[in-house]
Amino acid sequence: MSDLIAITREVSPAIGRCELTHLARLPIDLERARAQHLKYEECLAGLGCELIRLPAEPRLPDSVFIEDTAVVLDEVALITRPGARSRRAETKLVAEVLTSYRRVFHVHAPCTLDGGDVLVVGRRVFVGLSRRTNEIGLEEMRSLLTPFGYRVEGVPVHGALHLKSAVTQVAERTLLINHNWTDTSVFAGVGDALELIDVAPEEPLGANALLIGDAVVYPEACPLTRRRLEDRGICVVGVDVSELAKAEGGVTCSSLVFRANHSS
Ligand code: CIR
Repeated sequence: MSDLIAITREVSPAIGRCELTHLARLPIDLERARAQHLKYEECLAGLGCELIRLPAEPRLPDSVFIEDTAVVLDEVALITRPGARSRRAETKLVAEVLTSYRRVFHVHAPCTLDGGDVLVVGRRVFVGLSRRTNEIGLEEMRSLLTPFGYRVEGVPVHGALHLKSAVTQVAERTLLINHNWTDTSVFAGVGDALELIDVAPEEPLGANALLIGDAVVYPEACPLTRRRLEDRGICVVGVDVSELAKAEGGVTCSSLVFRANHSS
């Protein structure tokens, strides 16, 4: 039996007032967004995750994007300080829930850090330096995680909201990447190189994939990149996340997935 937990949060009725950085505001159909989110949750459950579903928060438009509130590793959970001021109050409930599973640490002002900027691959932790995550956030991650044996590396992000808009893990040693939005050399450490798959040029938003076990949860909007993954033997499970994509959400951002049984 799987010991994976996925924490999700219902779509806020205020989602129409979400933060936007790269997209023009379009109307978001709340019922459609909720129906898609439910299917996404069913997909995670189908891949063996036990779901913890947090209630909608009418005062926090972006709270469905729970990934940005925390980074959960086997040994520890780190509560972030989101770069967008409107999102800072999202962390409170998530921190409360995580105390049942992990020792919880908080980062502090003037640090800013979004979970969407943190990509963990084995013992390597890549932290995107973006409009949401600053150098102090990187340094706080480094000082908290180095004692647990993680190597924390900063990665410049340009043109994308978060590091994980530009690169995500799709297999044990393989990343899916949009090389226009980040620096590929960072991922090729000596003796520690990771294999890179490029998104299809027609699908710049296609680098955001959610690896659960051996399967990759992936947006139906990117069929050309999906074929690239499948050609490498990667098992892909498609989901329609088109409504939340209008709020600049991808497939990683609507859940926090971690192992229930940890080793600390
Ligand atoms: C924001 O701008 O903060 C939200 N509208 C979208 C956040 C998406 N988060 C993520 O990809 N990790």
